[in-house]
Amino acid sequence: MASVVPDRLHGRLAALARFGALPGGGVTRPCWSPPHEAARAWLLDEIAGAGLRAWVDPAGNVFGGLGIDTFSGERPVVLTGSHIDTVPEGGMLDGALGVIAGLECVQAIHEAKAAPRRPLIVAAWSDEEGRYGSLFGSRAFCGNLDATRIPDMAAADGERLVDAMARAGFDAGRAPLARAPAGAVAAYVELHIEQGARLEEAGIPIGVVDSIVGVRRARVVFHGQADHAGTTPMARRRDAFLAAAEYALRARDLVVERGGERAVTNVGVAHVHPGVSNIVPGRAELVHEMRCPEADTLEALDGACEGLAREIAAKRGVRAEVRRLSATAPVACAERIQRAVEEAARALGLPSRRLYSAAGHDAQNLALVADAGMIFIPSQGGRSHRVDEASDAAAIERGATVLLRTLLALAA
Ligand code: HGY
Ligand code: MN
Ligand code: MN
Repeated sequence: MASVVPDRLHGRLAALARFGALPGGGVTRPCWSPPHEAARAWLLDEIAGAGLRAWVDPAGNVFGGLGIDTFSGERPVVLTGSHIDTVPEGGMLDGALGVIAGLECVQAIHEAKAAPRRPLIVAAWSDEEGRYGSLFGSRAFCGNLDATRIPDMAAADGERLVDAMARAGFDAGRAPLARAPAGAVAAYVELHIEQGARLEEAGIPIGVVDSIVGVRRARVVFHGQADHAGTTPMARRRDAFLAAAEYALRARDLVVERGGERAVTNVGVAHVHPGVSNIVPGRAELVHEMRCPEADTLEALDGACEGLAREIAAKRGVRAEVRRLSATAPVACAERIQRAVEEAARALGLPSRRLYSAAGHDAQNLALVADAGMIFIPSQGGRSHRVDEASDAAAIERGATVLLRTLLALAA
């Protein structure tokens, strides 16, 4: 019977964490960056060393296939995986767990000569964290990447996707060629840390994801008037930063009051221009995101926040500009996959619980083209997107073992 090799699993997680490792712990490994490209080369070596076929598609997605090295509608595959890119000052498990555990499972199946009926492939999707555009690699693979947006996709610091990909040896314009043929994926299941505290607080070792939140991101820019910070009377100022500050506070209250308890919002990026202390800010720019498992609530909140920006701008004598950056719809995970995960957990004597994912994932793109689902393991203290993100070694092994059983059942 195929089984996970714990030392190899933990060894690869530790090895991957060295790419972009920070002195005080944690990892910064943005997609297409030198540490990310070194990690890609390492992963391709590990896949080949595991006796699998290794390849990269035009969107930079990495694949490891058991007895297969391409996608076709004639041979639908069972696909697992996640991402090896990280947020700045992130942890060593977000994404990495699903790639390394997926590799471990496919390799264990190969070594056990279990030869399942359906081929198995493990994936590492490009730029899941969306430094240049959310869920980039899995969007390209699933055919919902808007190719017309590629030339103007850029990071918050202004670096263009086209330039970052070129530096890593990729032609961004070819990314849409990564689209998989219809019917190429029979089932997709991704192992991921919960990145929240629900499983740990409930003492449940395995989470069965039933739905994944929708995420909207917009660039909200307030155009005021740069002026001398000393000589301009307060009543005459058209201060773009104060408009942005009022927007950030009131948008948060609006989402909390009108979105219900499962809607959340965040402003994680703020720029003030010209950005020196003796000039009244002429321009202030925010990246504002909202999330909710209900599509209509998300739509309503999006519209309400745009109206709020205009109301504040009019009141303060500045101009507001709201430009959508990305919108990922909430999805339901396939009942078939949820059941397969529950059955695998039950066979291992592990309690499981269904829950929605409050984080976005590549699985919500795969859900558009295949039966897709996710397995969660508890995050210590619910910590994630921070350097002290962690899960117990035993929890990691349990997650990988449930993934292995699930893949075998789906590929049978
Ligand atoms: O932001 C998210 O939800 C995910 O971690 N990319
Ligand atoms: Mn992730
Ligand atoms: Mn993440």
